[in-house]
Amino acid sequence: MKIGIVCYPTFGGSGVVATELGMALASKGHQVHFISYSQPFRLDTFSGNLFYHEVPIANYPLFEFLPYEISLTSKLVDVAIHQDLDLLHVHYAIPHASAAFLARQILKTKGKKVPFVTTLHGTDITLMGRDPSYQPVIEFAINESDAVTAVSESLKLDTLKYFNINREVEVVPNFIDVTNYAKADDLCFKNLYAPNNEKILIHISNFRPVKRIEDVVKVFDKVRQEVPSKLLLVGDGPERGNVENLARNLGVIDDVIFLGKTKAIEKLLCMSDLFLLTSESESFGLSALEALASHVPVISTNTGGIPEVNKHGYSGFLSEVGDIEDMAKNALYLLKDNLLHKKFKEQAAQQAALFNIDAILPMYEAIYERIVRN
Ligand code: GMT
Repeated sequence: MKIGIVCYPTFGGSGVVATELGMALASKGHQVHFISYSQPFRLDTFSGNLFYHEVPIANYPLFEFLPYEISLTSKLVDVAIHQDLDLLHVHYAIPHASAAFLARQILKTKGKKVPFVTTLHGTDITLMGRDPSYQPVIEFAINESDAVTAVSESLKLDTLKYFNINREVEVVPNFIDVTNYAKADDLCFKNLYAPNNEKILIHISNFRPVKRIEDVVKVFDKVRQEVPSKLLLVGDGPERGNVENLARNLGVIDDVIFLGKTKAIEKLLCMSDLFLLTSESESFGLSALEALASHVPVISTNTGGIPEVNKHGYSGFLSEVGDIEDMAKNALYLLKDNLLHKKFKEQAAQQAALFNIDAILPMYEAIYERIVRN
């Protein structure tokens, strides 16, 4: 099939999922065309089946705000015609679903049928999509999509709760390719950050307020008082300054390493002992799944879709949002007992295997076949 994939190119789960999906589809023989305003950061491979089309946005002094959605729609129409696309798969509803809807209508007037799948990722529903400045358009675009998927049961329920939805929403969980992640006994370059064999705790995110990264630092502070440890903070975003200040105020800054928006996620997870995810809300928690696949147990909150990924007492532990004491207690429970930690590392990898790409990719292919046929 010839598939157009629309996504955000930036550091973030929805762009990662869209890119990994596109690359996997291409390696199965589909022709995949990424359409975005810049090259997706994980799109760092090439193949005869992978193409990237940048959305040009024409500026004019009259425009205080650039009409990106119109430029995107025009590009979708252009790519669909010239590449003879069979379908579009848009990741993150805002503004991709409404752009795809308009493109589908325009293409119909030109005698070309191009159905579209909308995949809901999280904040497009739970945070931004509910805002009155987006809500009616998002609701309409979801209802008009040819297929709608949500990345967790929790996100599906939120979608049905916050919007007036008159169609089916299918759950297709996020996925990873387990072969890309480290083996249990692989130490990677651990002594780079932990020269005295300290434990390594890691957090990866886009540093938005919803991640509550200050809680990560507070949990780390408590852990470090009992077990020599280091904290790797991967990613960047609006909370970076606050997090740095807190680490200074708590006197832990020398043991906190800010790594920025690195692509070397697997290598960093490989040297880590625990992953911390303290989010206020999280539809899935792709970074937690990446940690599990690297044999890294997850200490997380129990919000949204996280319990569907991280199993309490098996792949890690779940706590109420903001319960620093409980998260620190759970982290120390694992870090102080080598045998137990080893068991959780194995169980983490077994849990991640449930989300291996082999199981998930056919779900998307079945949806594509159905909407193209109908
Ligand atoms: O985090 C965001 O603001 C947006 C989005 C993204 O593009 O990373 O994250 C969401 O999609 C991911 C991939 O499906 C999920 O793993 C994240 O849980 C979800 N973020 C939230 O729900 C906060």
